[in-house]
Amino acid sequence: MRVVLRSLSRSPLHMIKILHLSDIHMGSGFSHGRINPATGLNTRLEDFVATLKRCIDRALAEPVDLVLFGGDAFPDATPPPYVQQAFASQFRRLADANIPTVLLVGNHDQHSQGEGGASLCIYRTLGVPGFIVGDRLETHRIQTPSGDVQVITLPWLTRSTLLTRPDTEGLSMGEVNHLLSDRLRVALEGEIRRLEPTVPTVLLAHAMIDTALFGAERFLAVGKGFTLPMALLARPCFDYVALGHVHRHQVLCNQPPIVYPGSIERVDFSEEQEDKGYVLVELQREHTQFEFCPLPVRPFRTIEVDLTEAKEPEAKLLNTLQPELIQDAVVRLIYYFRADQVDQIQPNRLHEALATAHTYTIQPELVSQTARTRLPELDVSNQLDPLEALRTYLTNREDLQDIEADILQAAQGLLTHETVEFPDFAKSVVEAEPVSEPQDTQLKLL
Ligand SMILES: [Mn+2]
Repeated sequence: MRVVLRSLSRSPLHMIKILHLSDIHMGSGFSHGRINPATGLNTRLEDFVATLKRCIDRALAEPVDLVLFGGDAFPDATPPPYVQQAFASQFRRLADANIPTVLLVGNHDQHSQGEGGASLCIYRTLGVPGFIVGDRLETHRIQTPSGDVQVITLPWLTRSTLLTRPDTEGLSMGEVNHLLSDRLRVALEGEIRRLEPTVPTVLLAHAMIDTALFGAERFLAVGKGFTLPMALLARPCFDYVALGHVHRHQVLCNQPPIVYPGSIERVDFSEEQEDKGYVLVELQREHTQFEFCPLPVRPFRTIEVDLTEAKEPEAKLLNTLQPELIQDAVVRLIYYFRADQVDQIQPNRLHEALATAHTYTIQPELVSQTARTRLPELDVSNQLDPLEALRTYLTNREDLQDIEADILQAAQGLLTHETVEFPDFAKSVVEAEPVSEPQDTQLKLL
């Protein structure tokens, strides 16, 4: 009976179990950790290692037939040896268990000089059994206990991968993208033609797909290097498209499944709201199933409080710092206060309230009161002609005194030449005061 089952599983409909993870970025985000006195290591490195260990534990416990890593192992191509070692000691467990593994090269793994992924190519150089480094567009036929599988590796593409300098001379970024897409389409077509049609196939790519979303449902792709058109991936010859690069888990397509597992740990505050995890795949010709498996990673919490209207600012602030929000989290406290409230907030009290956090930063933002005040003379109930409104506004802006006469003159010129909607314009000048907006720059981390 056992023999019969085994031969069935090797038929053209055989199922291959895969663990797909991506964007490990081991060694990044140290500013959100502290030194563990017991080990001398940054606690964020320890977090990343513990999380990677959970992924590998699962791969071994299943056990899966294949592990696919979607790229970006480290923050750059030359990680310090102790970080490389932490990464290697986890992946080594797969080699020991004879689980074939594909390590794809992401943009962070590429050395700025020369070809190939400097940080991952060592695995090929060492000839680690069952390990494949995907640093070029190539098809790998991999034997697993459940049958053969084809994996096309598509590492991060730069314009120098498929184009020469004369090819791109004088072209805009959009035109270069277009040319790169064309070249890639041809090269990929060549790989696809050589596929064995009955063997399940995965495309493993580190790329920005043009329909990928980020954070608050904004399109990510705009103006950030090469983006891969979705149409290139959504093809019946692929039974699963395993992606890396975007840190937010998302499923771009169900037939075939096109999936970003996202990063395994939060790299910074831009990932505060995102679930982290990996994907378990049951790969089968035209019938692939997959499941996102969340990882219990350290929470990041931004706590933002406006104290400018508070009668007891410190009490309000401390009240917001609930222990369950703080405990073991990476906390970023931002509070807005008025200059006259400075003495009412004791820093020691804040430090006490935040003591159970893993780490924390406090960002007090002084709200300038002149910036918030509306000029009573410019209230909507007062009918002023546009020039009068501008003059009133300018008399309240000491910083613009030097150019007051010029502004008025320019305004007068505009009024006599144009039918500008001047009252609106004047209002928007009044309202266009600087408002501080704390923000993380997000794209740099991909
Ligand atoms: Mn990347």
